[in-house]
Amino acid sequence: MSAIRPATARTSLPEWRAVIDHTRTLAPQHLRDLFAEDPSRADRFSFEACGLFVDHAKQRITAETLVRLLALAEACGLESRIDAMFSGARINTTEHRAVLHVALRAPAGERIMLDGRDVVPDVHEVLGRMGAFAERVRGGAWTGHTGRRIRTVVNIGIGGSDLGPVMANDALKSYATPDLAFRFVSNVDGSDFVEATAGLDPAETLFIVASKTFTTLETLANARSARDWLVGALGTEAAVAKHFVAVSTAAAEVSAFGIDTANMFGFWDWVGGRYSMDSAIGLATMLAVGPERFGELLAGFHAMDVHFREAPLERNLPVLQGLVDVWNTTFLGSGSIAVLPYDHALRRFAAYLQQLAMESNGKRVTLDGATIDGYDTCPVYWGEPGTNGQHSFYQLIHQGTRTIPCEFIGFARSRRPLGRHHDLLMANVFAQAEALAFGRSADEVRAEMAAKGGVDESLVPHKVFPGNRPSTTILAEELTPHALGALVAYHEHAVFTQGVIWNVNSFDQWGVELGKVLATRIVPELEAAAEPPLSGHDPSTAGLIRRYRTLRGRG
Ligand code: G6Q
Repeated sequence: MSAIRPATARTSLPEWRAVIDHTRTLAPQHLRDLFAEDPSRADRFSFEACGLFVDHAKQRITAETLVRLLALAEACGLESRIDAMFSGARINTTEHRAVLHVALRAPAGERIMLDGRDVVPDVHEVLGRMGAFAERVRGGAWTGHTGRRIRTVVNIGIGGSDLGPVMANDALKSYATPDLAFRFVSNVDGSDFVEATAGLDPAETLFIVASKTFTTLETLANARSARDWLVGALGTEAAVAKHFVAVSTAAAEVSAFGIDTANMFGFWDWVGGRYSMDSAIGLATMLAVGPERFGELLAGFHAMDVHFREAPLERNLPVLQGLVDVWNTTFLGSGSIAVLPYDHALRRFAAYLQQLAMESNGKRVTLDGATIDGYDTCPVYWGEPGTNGQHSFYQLIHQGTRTIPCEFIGFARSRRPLGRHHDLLMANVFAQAEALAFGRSADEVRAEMAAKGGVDESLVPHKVFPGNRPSTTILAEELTPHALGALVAYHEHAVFTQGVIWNVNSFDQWGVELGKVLATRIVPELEAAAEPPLSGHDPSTAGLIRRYRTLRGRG
């Protein structure tokens, strides 16, 4: 049987057709009309749970939109899919794995069974070891090979073994111990390692090698360079034991690399890389904020897990976010989502969410392998923190030809209060979302010009803002560890919801695997002393390899 079959399952659902029909009735309505028609709109489309207040009122939706999207979610079996995930079913079908990141934040005593075994005690055993280790490093009891205490922690990892800790360590910097500095090395480009280790004293440096598989080219290359850097400076291989720890699921590979598995913190194949920042992969975060604050982070995740599992779909925050995303992408045709946190500590949040969403749902076949034809799946996620983005790409969001749904994130209180700065920051969030929704009409532009002394008709079209540009605003009290956990779990489950509607496997990443294999094949061709046969490549790639070799004097 051919592997390529058209996917009709979703598009032939009556509930799918009902959403499409609904887009036609809604299309002519501007957000201005929707607000004018329904004075209770702000309340109707605002939802709250786990410390997050989510306002979808500026989305191009009506009560009927949600009714139809929720009916679609039911028709797609969302509730049973949620149950399947929480109960340890192997929903990552292409890798035959359960998807149990929710177990990483389950409180001790809760039971989550996988193949007849409760995994929660295993999670807490690792958390306990991480906590004891973190306390020793933070308190100075764990010393380097020469007896000096650790001053800098360098996390070596990439993708899911980097983006989460990078984002979380920035987000929670105001909670971090001043006794430790943190650096992150991910890129195989040597500049990353050289710059991250510049000025560091090897005798006071601890490396965390974070890799689920412990086979990733970039991470192993950086880990080897780190070992050479350390051993070169301290003069003995014996130093590795006090300056390297590993976070991995692969004990044999860790051991083969030369790290004692007593200094390894494990996790499990049921944790996907991009869902792992709250596993041992979060060791750098725990070292920064301490085990107690890390526990608060986990509690925030867990609170959102409970909400996602138990709240009815129509009041379920991640479900509604996922459905709004699907509505904008699949039914209204938006190709991207701008992620706009108005908190400098969340400066890497867009990069984090980019991987979470795009690696999970950037798929073009359904769960049963049929080719998706007739609807779009994951949009492009991108963004920068506000207000900086306002002085760069917001022009396109306000006045460009495309509609780009925005996700604004803000907090009532700053972790770094400074004069009026926070009010100025937050005034911008509210103003931007308002301007995007309501715009500025030609008449308003003329009135404004007249008030300033004269109307220049040639400028009017340039100054008009069409409005009707959708956004969601997420507001929380303060960026605490708990709030961060809730915010991340919110997005994990929103991405899950999207994946269920799009009928894709949100938990594999064959596109990433391909990259891992392809480069490995070319490395020897670049390094060979004699001209290698390049017949296995297309002429363009072979030409580039040849030119590279010539430029490097290997021609
Ligand atoms: C995440 C992906 C990918 C992965 C990296 C690093 O979901 O699978 O980003 O995290 O490729 O993999 P290792 O942790 O195995 O080094």
